[in-house]
Amino acid sequence: MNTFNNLLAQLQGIVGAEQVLTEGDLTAYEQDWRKRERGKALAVVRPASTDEVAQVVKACAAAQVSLVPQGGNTGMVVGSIPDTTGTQVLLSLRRLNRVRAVDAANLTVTVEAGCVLQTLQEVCEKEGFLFPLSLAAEGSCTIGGNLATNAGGTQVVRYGNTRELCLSLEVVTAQGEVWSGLTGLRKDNTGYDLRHLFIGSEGTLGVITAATLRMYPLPASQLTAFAAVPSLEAAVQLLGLAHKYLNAGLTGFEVMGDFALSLVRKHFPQQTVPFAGLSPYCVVLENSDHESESHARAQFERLLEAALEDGCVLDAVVAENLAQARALWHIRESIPLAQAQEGLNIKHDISIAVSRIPAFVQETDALLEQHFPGVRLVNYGHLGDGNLHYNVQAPAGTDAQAFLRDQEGAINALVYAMVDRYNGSISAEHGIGSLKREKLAHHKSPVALNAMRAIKRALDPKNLMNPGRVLSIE
Ligand code: FAD
Ligand code: 2HG
Ligand code: ZN
Repeated sequence: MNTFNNLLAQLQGIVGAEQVLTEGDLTAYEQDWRKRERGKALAVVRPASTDEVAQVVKACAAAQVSLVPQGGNTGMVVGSIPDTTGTQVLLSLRRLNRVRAVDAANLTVTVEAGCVLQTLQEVCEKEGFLFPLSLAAEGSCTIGGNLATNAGGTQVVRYGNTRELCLSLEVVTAQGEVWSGLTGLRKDNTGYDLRHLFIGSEGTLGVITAATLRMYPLPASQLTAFAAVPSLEAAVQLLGLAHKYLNAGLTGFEVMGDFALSLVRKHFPQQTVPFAGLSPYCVVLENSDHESESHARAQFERLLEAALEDGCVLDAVVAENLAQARALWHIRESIPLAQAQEGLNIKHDISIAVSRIPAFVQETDALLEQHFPGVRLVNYGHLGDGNLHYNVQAPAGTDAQAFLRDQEGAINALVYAMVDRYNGSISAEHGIGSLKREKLAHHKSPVALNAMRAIKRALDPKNLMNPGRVLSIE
């Protein structure tokens, strides 16, 4: 008790008493976005500078108290909340949120970890640039969280994951030292690239405090189309045509199963979803053009004509203006929220070679329907990247909580066995957290797991950085 009281006093000295929260409603920090778990923090600590982060980490290390870094707390795999012991410090990075510099000639922006993604997009746009990371949680997720999970989103087909957007990092190590690696260099072969260790490490190796990220010239036009396709095979065929006709202009390619869209229609009836019930799948695709809107439209028309002729599109609409484009994207982005409103659900964020996705879905759908009669399959995601959100909702009218308690293990086992058979990944973009930790141990090679454990032990020998997430090292 004394150790904890001493530590709390030290933390108050570092960040100010009002930034060490121990009382009141801490739900926003202690409960995960999906409302699957709730933890209890010793304290929520809110530093405002890298130096304060370093001092907090040092004080916690000296007291042998573990830390859970948190940004926007929108993670999907229970990685950003404390455990239930009441002995962990929840390190909220949200006050560390400045955009430090925009370097137009270098096409980079240097930003602190707690900056909200949408704020960064807006700052870059004001300067005439595009920061292309885009996902439905962008109004609340932070750059630090995006980096720590190597987030994907809806523009990966053209710009890559967060990892590809990051040139350099500033990190507070588990010992409380500051590694200032913010060079902004595109070429730097001076030994191991530490940046890549911290990206995707989910707070288990150190605290990301700032990053230098790539920006791109703003396209002259971004056009969005929404197409009904007769099958998943047809969606893959359309993707091939989109690559051919749009080339680097293809900046988004998302698929949505009709049941996923029906949840949007049900829970957000104010949205107009085109082609309701017309086809088993719809696709939303985006063409970014650096010439002009008319050029983009002509390209899109050629693509859609070819696709209609080939029979891989049944019908399509192309947004006439920005408002229509936003409305079409909004349908896609509303699916996770519609699913949450429908009730607790099982998520499978999987990736499989694009060419094999139709066969995977056909086989796995059939097995799930056979073994779990009445399950509702909510299938959608980033088809352009081979990444599906192959989610499962309890049968209609049943108690979702009881269904998850009784069937989640068996459903996961079935789906992940199929993912293995198809040589896929059990986490394409959301990470491992604590939700998938045991599964990782079964689906990753022992050689890779041992190497990961060795890295964890080397960088965080006291196991104080987000322990129990990603890996168990005992
Ligand atoms: P948190 O949830 O706060 O943290 C996530 C992990 O990162 C935790 O392990 C935490 O400890 C660690 N962490 C956070 N900040 C730091 C830091 N500064 N240093 C070290 N570790 C840190 N993900 C995708 O990839 N693609 C999507 O399309 C997508 N869409 C989403 C849509 C919705 C509606 C929601 C709710 C989530 C979505 N996500 C998506 C999941 C989520 O990973 C992203 O929202 C985001 O990357 C998490 O950022 P955050 O700031 O909320 O991180
Ligand atoms: C998305 O692409 C997110 O919308 C969330 O990654 C996926 O809720 C999900 O399963
Ligand atoms: Zn996603």
